Amino acid sequence: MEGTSIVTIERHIIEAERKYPEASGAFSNILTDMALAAKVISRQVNMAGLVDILGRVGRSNVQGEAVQKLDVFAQDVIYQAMDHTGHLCCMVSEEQEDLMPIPEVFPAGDYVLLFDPLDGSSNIDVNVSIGTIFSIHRKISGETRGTLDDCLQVGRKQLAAGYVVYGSSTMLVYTTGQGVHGFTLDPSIGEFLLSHENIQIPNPATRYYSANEARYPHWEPAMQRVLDRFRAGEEWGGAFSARYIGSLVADFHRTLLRGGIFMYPGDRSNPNGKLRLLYESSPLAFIAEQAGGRASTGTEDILDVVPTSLHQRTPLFLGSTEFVDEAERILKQG
Ligand code: AHM
Ligand code: MG
Repeated sequence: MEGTSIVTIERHIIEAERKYPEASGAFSNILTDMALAAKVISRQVNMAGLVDILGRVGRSNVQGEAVQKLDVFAQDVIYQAMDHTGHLCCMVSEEQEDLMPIPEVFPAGDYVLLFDPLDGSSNIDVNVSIGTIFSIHRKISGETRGTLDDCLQVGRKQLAAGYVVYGSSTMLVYTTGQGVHGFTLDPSIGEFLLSHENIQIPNPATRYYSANEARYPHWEPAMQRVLDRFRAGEEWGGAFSARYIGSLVADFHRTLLRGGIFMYPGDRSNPNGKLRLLYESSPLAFIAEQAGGRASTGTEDILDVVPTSLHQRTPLFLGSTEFVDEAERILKQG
């Protein structure tokens, strides 16, 4: 393809892997399979207004939230794209309480996949951007089919992380620790094409904050001061603007490309906030760091948090380094 500017995601992944002659190809295959699953989910998301798929399935997920049909569909698509390839030892999904084993009829591999199949599900019915988030770790236990220990690894040990945003176009953004790269789905040929190479969060940072401000009265005073500080924005040359979609992937995608800070803090009744460490906060933290930003719980780096359970929640401050640092400074003062 020399002489053309078209780089498919498959080509990008293969060329990146070529730098590591010892690589088995397994890792590339997982990313390529994830891209395939994303295309299938994207097609279904785009059909959501046309087919009778909206509405609730009638059961709750492990967080006690109503599960919608597209969540289940997305989870099944990802699981079935990955269960038979021999590359994974197990998977973890937001929609499943326990880890998802690889069926005995298929071989198991050396990697763990953790994912949120369809984040922002409350936005499905209203045609607002939603997304998929994923994270890949290497198996550390000696067990063929993977154990809880394989899933509960610190974020710093991630080998790859990414997300797909189903928005005005569908984009897949990923990192393997060599920068952050974004691909836009061309639906006419069914391929993700490189559209955003080596993404860097804008520096100096743009004055945007993204938070559910309706929670302000429930926040601790220190958190209220964080928001007040950004509202005033004195140190940065003027007041910030607010942008909040209520879909983490979409809010993060904007923060990555435009700059600013996304915040989902704890409050008095939910000290750890709402977002899940393993398949929401951690993968986006890895991407943010690779793009020159960072992520914090408010007191420590997200990538240093040692998980203790699959669905554990964590406060999240994510985006431009100087804003995350400032939020952390105020929160640490208490
Ligand atoms: P979900 O997993 O049920 O979709 O919830 C996660 C979503 C995130 O996408 C978003 O950042 C957050 O919930 C919004 O929460 P709130 O409605 O409290 O602002
Ligand atoms: Mg979610």
